[in-house]
Amino acid sequence: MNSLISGATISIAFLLGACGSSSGGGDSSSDSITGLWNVTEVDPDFGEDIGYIRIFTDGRVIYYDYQQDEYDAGDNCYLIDNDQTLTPIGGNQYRSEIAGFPAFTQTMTITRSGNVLTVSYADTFDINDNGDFTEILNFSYPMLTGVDPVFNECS
Ligand SMILES: [Ca+2]
Ligand SMILES: [Ca+2]
Repeated sequence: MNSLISGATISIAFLLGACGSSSGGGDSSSDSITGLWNVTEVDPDFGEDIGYIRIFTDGRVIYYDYQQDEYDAGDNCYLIDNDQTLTPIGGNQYRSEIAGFPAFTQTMTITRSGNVLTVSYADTFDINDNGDFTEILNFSYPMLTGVDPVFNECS
């Protein structure tokens, strides 16, 4: 497998996940979006895909994709991917870039409300495959608290 492509796919899977959920506007605080977030989701065809992201103050995003779940059906370890960066461009807007894949650069609205991170963006690539390239997708990710996870990287 081409690891670069694989890594990009992982990144895209994170912020371009297919399992959107509608969420209301709600209150957005000015809290930082940095932290460790649980991005586990359930794919309707392939089952639960356990994963976490850590967002750093400098905009780096590290994605930890657990492999021994229904979706990945792999070993008891994590694929660790750091190709994505988020650059603030004003307000709650961020430019998402994936190293080596400029075509996937896009603007995302990311807000934190308490211990929930909400990510929304236009479905420019129709990742949910419903033929609508202009709809806005919304995702909510809970903060991972109370644990100090050790992400053992797959060798
Ligand atoms: Ca996974
Ligand atoms: Ca769509």
